[in-house]
Amino acid sequence: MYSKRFEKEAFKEEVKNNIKNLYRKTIEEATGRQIFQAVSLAVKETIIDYWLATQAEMEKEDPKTVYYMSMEFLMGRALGNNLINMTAYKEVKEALDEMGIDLNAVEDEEPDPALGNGGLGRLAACFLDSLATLGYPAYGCGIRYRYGMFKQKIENGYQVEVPDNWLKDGNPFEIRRDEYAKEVRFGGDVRIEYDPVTKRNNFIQENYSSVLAVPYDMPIIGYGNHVVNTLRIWDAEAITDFHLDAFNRGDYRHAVEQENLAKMIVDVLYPCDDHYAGKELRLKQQYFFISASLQALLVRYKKKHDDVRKLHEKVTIQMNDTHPTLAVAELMHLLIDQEGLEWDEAWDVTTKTVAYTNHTIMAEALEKWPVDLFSRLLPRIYQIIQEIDRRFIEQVRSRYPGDEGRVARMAIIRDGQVKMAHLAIVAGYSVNGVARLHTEILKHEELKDFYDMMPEKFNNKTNGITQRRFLMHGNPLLADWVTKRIGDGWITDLSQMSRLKKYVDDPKALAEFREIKYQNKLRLAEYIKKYNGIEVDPRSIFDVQVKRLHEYKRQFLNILHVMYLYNQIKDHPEMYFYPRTFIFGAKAAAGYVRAKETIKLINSVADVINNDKSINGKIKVVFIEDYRVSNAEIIFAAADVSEQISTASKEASGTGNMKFMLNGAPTLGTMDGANVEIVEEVGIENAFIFGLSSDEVINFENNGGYNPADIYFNDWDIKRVVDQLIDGTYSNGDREMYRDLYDSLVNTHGQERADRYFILKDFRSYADAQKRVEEAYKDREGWAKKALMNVACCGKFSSDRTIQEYVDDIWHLDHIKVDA
Ligand code: 73E
Repeated sequence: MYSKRFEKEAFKEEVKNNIKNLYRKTIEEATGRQIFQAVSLAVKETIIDYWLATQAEMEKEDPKTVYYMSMEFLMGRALGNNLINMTAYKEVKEALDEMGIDLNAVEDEEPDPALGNGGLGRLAACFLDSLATLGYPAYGCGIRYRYGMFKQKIENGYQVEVPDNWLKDGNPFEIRRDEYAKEVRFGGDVRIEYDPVTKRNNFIQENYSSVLAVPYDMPIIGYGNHVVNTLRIWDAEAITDFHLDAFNRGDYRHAVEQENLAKMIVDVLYPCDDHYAGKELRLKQQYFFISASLQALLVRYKKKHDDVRKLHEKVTIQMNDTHPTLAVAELMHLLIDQEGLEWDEAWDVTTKTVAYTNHTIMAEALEKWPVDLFSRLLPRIYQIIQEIDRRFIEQVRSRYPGDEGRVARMAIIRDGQVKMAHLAIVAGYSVNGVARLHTEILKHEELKDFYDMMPEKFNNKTNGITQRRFLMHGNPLLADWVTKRIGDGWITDLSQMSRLKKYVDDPKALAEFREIKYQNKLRLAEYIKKYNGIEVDPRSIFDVQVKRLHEYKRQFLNILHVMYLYNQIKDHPEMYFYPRTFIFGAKAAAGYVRAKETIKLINSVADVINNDKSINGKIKVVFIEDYRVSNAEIIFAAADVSEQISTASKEASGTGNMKFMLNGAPTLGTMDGANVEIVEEVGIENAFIFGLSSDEVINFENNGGYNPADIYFNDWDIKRVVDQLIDGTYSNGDREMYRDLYDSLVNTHGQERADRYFILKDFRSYADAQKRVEEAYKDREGWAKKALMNVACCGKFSSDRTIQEYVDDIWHLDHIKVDA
């Protein structure tokens, strides 16, 4: 593979041999899963050679390396993506065809590794792809959860969560690295001991529990450049007798406790997106992978360097949100307690090494750990944070004398809580938001005090996505068409897509482009038929909203609008209406009641409308079960309209919006997150924008909200739709089923503000925008132009661009080159 000529016969032989040796079977007898394993292992052979070559290069050149610390890596399936990046997809497909094996079916046998919730975890995965493709040395560091994101089943319209045992049959691409295992300690006490020789206090942790962190490495393959980086995810095991110190040996109760701790720690991914759960186990997970990763990183650094005071010259650590912020204190701990640095020296290194990315301004997502829990679980780490806080507050006081209000707002430890974002900002040498608007809101609202004091740290890095997975793999028809028209440079330089602009006035090109979308819609229609049992018309408008379910993302607004359209069609059967298929896909956090009610509502509305023969199929509503990376690829490719309708100011960036754009679906959205930049690139005439601006939303919020009753009592269409939540229309006469959703719009129960997310406020403007979509779609060629313009203008949204900006402005990494 790669530039070595692909040896088709040898590859086929290898697959046969693998099946024979692993399963004592012939190809004909093997199950789909077994064939997947056999093919993957054959592919892995080649990967390993390049992995070794990359390693050797790193050994030789000693380049500066980024360690991307993240609680989540939403990788999706590896086989197809690896083949794409090895530039071997088509050859392998052909080889397997000759053996009577369908590569697509083999790919479908792979469990979808879902070690992430949504955008944040998928961003980490896209970043790893781009880092390897651009030839930058990088490690992803995370947790090897036994159970990833739950599988979603819909039963009677309700979400049911099913455990995702993704490792059941083993993961063919990973390699266990026992030799790099590290001990991680929790709890106990810290004894301070004066050392008369060094004249320093030593801090000794005692009576702790510990677990053994064992790394598993997964290859991250660059596109066509032979670079193979590493995603290192940590498993936890009980410390065996061998590792215990004499003091603890023979302590049975302690041994059992440690065994349980190890089992628990990596058991499951917390399924909360944009939400802080505040669970002790989550803090343990965070410390577990941070401590193991930093210990390993220091060992690796010290193999070549004897002065840890220069760590930042070879190492940079990016913290993906605040979840890995313990890295600040753990690095201080290792540098002081293990490497013998003085506080000031350790602080100097740490603050030149760690950087922080903020992904949300949602108050409920901010991590604040109770001091008692924190200090009990991580006594030495807590001491260090206290000292960081003490010194920082001194600085604030000297900079702003007498301004105790500011001190209170900025402190790291305050009101019995440890504020992780404050720690990350104080220690980080860079603080970035993930879209221009988001960064501006951070600077001027949420993090204003910090921006005032240290403006030089703040910068923006607008998110991006990898075109290798989301076009080349997910939409091969369009990918081939683009290549036919402009060559294949776009695969590693998405800005070249702008060359497609010359085809917007070429009727033949537009016709081909439209036909591809139609074929992709057929593929999705088949998927929907197979998994939902619903027939949808591929000629209808595919209007899609797929993302995590959250109130601020406003799936509720979307479905209320569907209810409104349905009323209109029922009232005016003669009215012209372009057939529309509303497609939803979304997982709700298991404990997020209102999000789950919204899923039930969508399914109830689907039931009523899809079964109403009188509307002649003008509207169909589909809720796609278990939205995940693998079916996302099929969905993006088939979309006509991309719904990005969050309340302005709430969605930090969004990345689904970019995947739709790449696949030629215009945005129907608010001026929020990266939508702003999408509109800037594509032109407002090629998008459908509506709703309050972020300034307007923030203004309302600062003045106690707005009064939804003014709308509810004055707009009869809206009142009718809202009342249908509690009149039994969508609940077989049950008036209570959607009472909470109704109340959330119009009733102020207790402290909650009615319509916190401005759904009624934006409703008319949304309905108007939807009307404009319909009008525009009727002009088939005009629509195709808009869609093609979206593809042609998506260049900015490649994660290759994002990563290059991180490298230029923050990380300053060295390039690596691996010869074939
Ligand atoms: O706007 C998205 C953004 O595109 C944002 O909501 C998401 O991150 C994406 C990538 O930058 C995000 N996820 C979380 N916070 N922001 C989060 C918070 C806690 C747990 C899990 C995820």
